Amino acid sequence: MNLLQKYMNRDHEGVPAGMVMEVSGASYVVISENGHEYRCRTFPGTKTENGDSTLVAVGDRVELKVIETGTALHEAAITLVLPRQSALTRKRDVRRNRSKEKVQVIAANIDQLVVVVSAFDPPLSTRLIDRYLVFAESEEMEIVIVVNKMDLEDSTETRKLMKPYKALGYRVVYTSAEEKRGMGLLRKALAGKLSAFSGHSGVGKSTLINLLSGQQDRLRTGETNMKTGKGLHTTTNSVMLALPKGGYIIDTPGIREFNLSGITRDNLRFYFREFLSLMQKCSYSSCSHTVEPGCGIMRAVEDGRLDPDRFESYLAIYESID
Ligand SMILES: Nc1nc2c(ncn2[C@@H]2O[C@H](COP(=O)(O)OP(=O)(O)OP(=O)(O)O)[C@@H](O)[C@H]2O)c(=O)[nH]1
Ligand SMILES: [Mg+2]
Ligand SMILES: [Zn+2]
Repeated sequence: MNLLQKYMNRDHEGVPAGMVMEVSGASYVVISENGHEYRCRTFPGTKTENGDSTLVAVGDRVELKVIETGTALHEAAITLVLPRQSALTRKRDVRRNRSKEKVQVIAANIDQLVVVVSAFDPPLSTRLIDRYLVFAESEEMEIVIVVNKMDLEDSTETRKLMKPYKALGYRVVYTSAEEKRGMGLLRKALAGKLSAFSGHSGVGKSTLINLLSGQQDRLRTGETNMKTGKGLHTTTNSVMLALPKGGYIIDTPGIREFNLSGITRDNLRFYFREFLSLMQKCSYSSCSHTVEPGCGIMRAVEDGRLDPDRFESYLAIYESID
């Protein structure tokens, strides 16, 4: 339980406290500092130190009031949710948003974000990678890019697509869960940290985590059929698992889109690393790099110093923000 204690950071003065390992509907699994597992609920008196964002997310540290310890399953009420050090969040889709909550917390108190894409089926999406990178840069969060299903696509082609990311200093790990390749490097990137896996549905997040946890059938994995959409969204709630050699991983449900929260048309440009030096050459200090004459960014795209695909992502995200 050493790592668990590392992630608990307050003296609770005898009040039982723990970390949320699983969220399913209104029910939560919390592991206490002394290793007991509690089935928990919140109640109208549950307090939070995180304002009006998601009340409880996987990774949250909470204080408990124990209700039942007689049976094998311990029950408790969550009395207090402690402040989050970090969080993977996204803006809710307003068209399908029935709750009042504008920003959804997917995972809390994570040390690093692991964005998982697949080389093929579903096709590799650099647009999605760029969105996650913007998020990580804006939150100053560590990020690892995992390209899974390397058995399904020409390796040289895939590596070529990923080259700009390596050039920018981002960590890229190639895996095949099917052929158990790249797992050593992935384990190394995760060791001793609390990481959240996120990405499109069907890329193999749960399959990878099963392999990493050493429990083959711990998480349900799904067949994907991109044409019919059947079998999509196999994982429906976030779960945290311990790694055999230390560290934790949070598996999260696949997402359709990653709607950025906290990003504006004004601050977006600062979260594309390679823009920072190039935009010093823009004629206007407030250049948005979309239409202005004398734009250093557009000039760099034209003469091949800036990857056109990254610039396309910038424009796409810029357009999607109002
Ligand atoms: N060929 C191949 N198939 C893989 C690989 N990894 C996972 N799969 C398959 O891809 C499908 C989807 O895997 P999941 O692990 O359920 O994907 P997921 O990302 O957890 O999906 P959601 O839970 O819906 O977000 C399953 O049929 C897996 O067997 C891989 O490296 N190569
Ligand atoms: Mg899954
Ligand atoms: Zn410009």
